[in-house]
Amino acid sequence: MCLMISTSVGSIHKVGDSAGWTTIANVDYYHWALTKSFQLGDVIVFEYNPQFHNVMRVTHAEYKACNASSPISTYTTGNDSITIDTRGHHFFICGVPGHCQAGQKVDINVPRAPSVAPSESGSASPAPALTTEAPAPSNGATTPPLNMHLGWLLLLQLACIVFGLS
Ligand SMILES: [Cu+2]
Repeated sequence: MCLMISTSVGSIHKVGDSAGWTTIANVDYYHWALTKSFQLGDVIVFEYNPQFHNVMRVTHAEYKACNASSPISTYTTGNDSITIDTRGHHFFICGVPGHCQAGQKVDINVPRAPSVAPSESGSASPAPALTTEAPAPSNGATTPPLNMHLGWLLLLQLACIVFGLS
């Protein structure tokens, strides 16, 4: 649920902007990434000709070494949208021999601590909202009414939205 909400809130970044994901435009993807500020829930779009390129998510070591032998995941549609739902670095390379070495590699970094939070930074984590649902007063009494559940749901959604925006 959180994912759905934050996806609708997050922004979309097309890798390489108008050039897309390629080797011929000499895009400096490292600097491209530096000009962006990635947030949780953002969508990274790789647009390329699937006959010539692909996208592989790899580890930092593989990214540095341009090692495409054991990617975490591989994308081959030519128009791949990847939602960034964890903080930290996300490394992507093109798995076609020579392309990563030619610079077709990008590091999407979502800062661990939100540097510019527009809202109050009381952002522990969205998880506690879930746990509050567990200790429902169940001392043999009746189950809480439906609209109470809805209230929690609304609160959780709100938390998600606030978190997604920060
Ligand atoms: Cu390529």
